[in-house]
Amino acid sequence: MRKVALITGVTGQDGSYLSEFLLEKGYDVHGMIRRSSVDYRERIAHLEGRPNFHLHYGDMGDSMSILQVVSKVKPTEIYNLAAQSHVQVSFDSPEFTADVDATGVLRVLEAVRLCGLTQTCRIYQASTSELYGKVEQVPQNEQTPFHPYSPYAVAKLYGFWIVKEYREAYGMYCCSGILFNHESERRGETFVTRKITLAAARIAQGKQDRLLLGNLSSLRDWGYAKDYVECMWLILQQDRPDDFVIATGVQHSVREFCYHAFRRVGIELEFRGEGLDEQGIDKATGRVLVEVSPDFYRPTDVVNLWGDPTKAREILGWNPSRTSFEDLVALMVDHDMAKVAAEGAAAKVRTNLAEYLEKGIVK
Ligand code: NAP
Ligand code: F7E
Repeated sequence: MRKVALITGVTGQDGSYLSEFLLEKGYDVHGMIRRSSVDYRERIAHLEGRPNFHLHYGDMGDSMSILQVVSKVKPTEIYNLAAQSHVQVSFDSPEFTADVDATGVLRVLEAVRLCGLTQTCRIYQASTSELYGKVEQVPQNEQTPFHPYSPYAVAKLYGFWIVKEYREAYGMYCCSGILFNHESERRGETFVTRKITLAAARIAQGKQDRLLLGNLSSLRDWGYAKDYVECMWLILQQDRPDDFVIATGVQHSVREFCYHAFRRVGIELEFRGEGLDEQGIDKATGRVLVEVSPDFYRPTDVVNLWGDPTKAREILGWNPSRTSFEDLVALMVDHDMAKVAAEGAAAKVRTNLAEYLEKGIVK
């Protein structure tokens, strides 16, 4: 049987791991990319040139380009990962976020219908734990009511429901994975985990003075992205389409993530103070290394995400405990220690980015 996957968002963290996973399984993998004035294909550079890996230009805001790609590729599986995925940025660009993250999903579904592929193409939609938002139940499972709490989450809620609607209205095999936060050494540098691991590495190597963060008490269920892409595939291999929560079932705060990341580079942090006055202090030297800035607070913040992966474990046979929280922090920090050490001449440029991050210019 032909195994042809189309991945939107192929240049992203998940798109790159999923490409590797599907190539390994013998798929022809097609990725949709958009034009950029700078090279942003770092995460998939090692895959380019492989005979079964193909790239096509397209944009989630442009139905015609999506239609063209779908009609050319005739995929048997579509993984719709493309999104404006940064929650804080969604407050600055709410309309763009809605267009890409909500209407974009509709464009993909309609492209499949217009190409006459409803019976042959399965669709995975990248839904999110942000749908639970201002949580109404802890931990969250497939029955927990949604209460989106950002423009990003509201857009993703549309994506979730339109996928469900097309499943019921047209009998399409389309599903949502409700994925909780998943991180990796390929995570974007302005998500909190990667911002922390890079800062810990730079501070340890004398290339950054301090780290500015927002809400340290926010709680997340953090898993490893490489483990999570397997679920995306498993969800599309079931006899009937369904939606699944994917999470580790373990919860930690941003403060704890910070503590473990700095400990990995040999710095024992002690947190003192509260709210905006809280500081992370190097116990050995008394230096203030972590401070809180209102720049990184959100107009509405989701503060208590904790997933219940029982259904995924029982039906998909997926192991949510493959990578522990401590292992995740360690692998990200070790990667960033090596990256920062190798930066050499480029270090100053990278430090400038860190400074921008610190000043809240890039969130
Ligand atoms: P990511 O690293 O931010 O990647 C997003 C991808 O979407 C990139 O390839 C990006 O392309 C692409 N994209 C953005 N706007 C586009 C547009 N207008 N047209 C075409 N492509 C566009 O995100 P990720 O962490 O891999 O997440 C993958 C998906 O899962 C996203 O839908 C995200 O919302 C969702 N999700 C993520 C998590 C998580 O914790 N990582 C959890 C739940 C759900 P460029 O490289 O050109 O920017
Ligand atoms: O924030 C707090 C922040 O930006 C996590 C996306 O992949 O996962 C991701 O969304 C928490 C929030 O991820 C900073 O307020 C504190 O409470 O790393 P984040 P996110 O918002 O959870 C979900 C599941 C997705 O679907 C999204 O696509 O950390 N926080 N200080 C901070 N966050 C950031 N970014 N920067 C800080 O300085």
